[in-house]
Amino acid sequence: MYRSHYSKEITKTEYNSKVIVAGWVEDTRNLGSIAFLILRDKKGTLQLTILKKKIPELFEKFISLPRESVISVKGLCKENGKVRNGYEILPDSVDILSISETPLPLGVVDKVEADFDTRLDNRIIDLRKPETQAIFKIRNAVLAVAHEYLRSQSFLEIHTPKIIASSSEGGTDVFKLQYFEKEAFLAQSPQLYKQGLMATGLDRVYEIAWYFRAEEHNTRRHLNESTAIDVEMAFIKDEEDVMRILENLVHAMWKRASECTEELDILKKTVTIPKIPFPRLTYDYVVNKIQQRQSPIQWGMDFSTEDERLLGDIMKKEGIDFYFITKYPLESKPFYTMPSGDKYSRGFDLECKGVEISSGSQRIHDVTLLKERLKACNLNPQDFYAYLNAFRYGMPPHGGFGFGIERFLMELLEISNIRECILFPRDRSRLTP
Ligand code: AMO
Repeated sequence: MYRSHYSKEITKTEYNSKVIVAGWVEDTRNLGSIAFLILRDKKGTLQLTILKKKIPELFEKFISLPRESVISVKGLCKENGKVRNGYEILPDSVDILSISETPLPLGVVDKVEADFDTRLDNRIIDLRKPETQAIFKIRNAVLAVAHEYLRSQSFLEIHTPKIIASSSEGGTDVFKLQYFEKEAFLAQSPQLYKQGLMATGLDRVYEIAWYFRAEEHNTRRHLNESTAIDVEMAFIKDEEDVMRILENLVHAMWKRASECTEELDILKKTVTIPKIPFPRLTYDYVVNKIQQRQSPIQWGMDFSTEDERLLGDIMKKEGIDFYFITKYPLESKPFYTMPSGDKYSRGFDLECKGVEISSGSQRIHDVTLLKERLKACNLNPQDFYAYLNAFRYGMPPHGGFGFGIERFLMELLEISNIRECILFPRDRSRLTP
């Protein structure tokens, strides 16, 4: 528990001295002549012990406080071995900062779990739960190490436009919006801009990016607004250079997560650090392997969720959680993906336990080939003229990846619904809160 006014935890040195603490009233228990109040902040809880005979008016104030009200209390911090955190506060005064309405739409510490929609409808209260907060504290920790790792490899953090003139991925799943007299789109990813930057000499960039995708499906692993770590790097030999950065990044993030012991304990999870390098399985190998297990997949088709799960099971039996799928058919990858011969591409996915958490590729850097591929994908090069311009005046070979942060957290913490991994999820039916 914080000594909130100073944002500092109470330590033994403060026993027998006056402290000020502030937070939310989690619970009160009135035993007639003595009352206990559990006060909560982001670090945990502490107990206030209030004796009626000491200051009767103060006692009345405390016992009439509705749960989740916000108070600041001044009192004596006293060692007490019977209290869970080893001390209690004997209050001298209280400032009532905000009275909570009753009844609460959602209990913070109720034993019975509210249904998921009620939790999301009341996300501000749901986010008071230690187990919900733990997810976002781990998210914070793994992103901190992502910044550290990428910067240590000379990547520069960038921020690219989210209101754009053409679809980033070439697909139709775009949110349209009115941009004064013109039609515009919300960016599906930073793809076109991070590639453009490869022509500037800023040869290694990354962005903690927003993806806006008007995908109709409402699944447990899709969001209409999600976040990703987007990376782009120039002067690569091939996609293998990109995959090495990605596996090192994942390894560093997974390792940092394993060090978040307090949060993992709250979530009752353990995290085992994976070994790198991750195996590289070619698309052809995977198709063959899952066909043997009765998958109806034919060469050239995308893997279905069921196919991915099947492969996840096969790999799990070999003790492998992470693996790349490489050398995808050209037709199954976006227009900017570098071909490898006529049929194959230099695109890859990174899978974790049967779920795609990242995809990337070496890109086409030759403008003529890029225009050809746009046309082959039924896209009009005219719509991409600003993107294509970046390739006309000297563009080095390059590649990169997009790595979904919520997907990563889902797999890391074995959370079955992706909506748990973002503060305020946006899906087919949810636009608020
Ligand atoms: P892709 O479309 O495969 O590639 O996305 C990259 C990663 O982002 C995550 N992701 C999503 N997470 C939740 N909900 C969604 N609707 C969603 N869509 C994608 C996944 C996925 O692996 N521009 C390329 C990347 C690149 O080549 O650099 C791209 O966006 O984890």
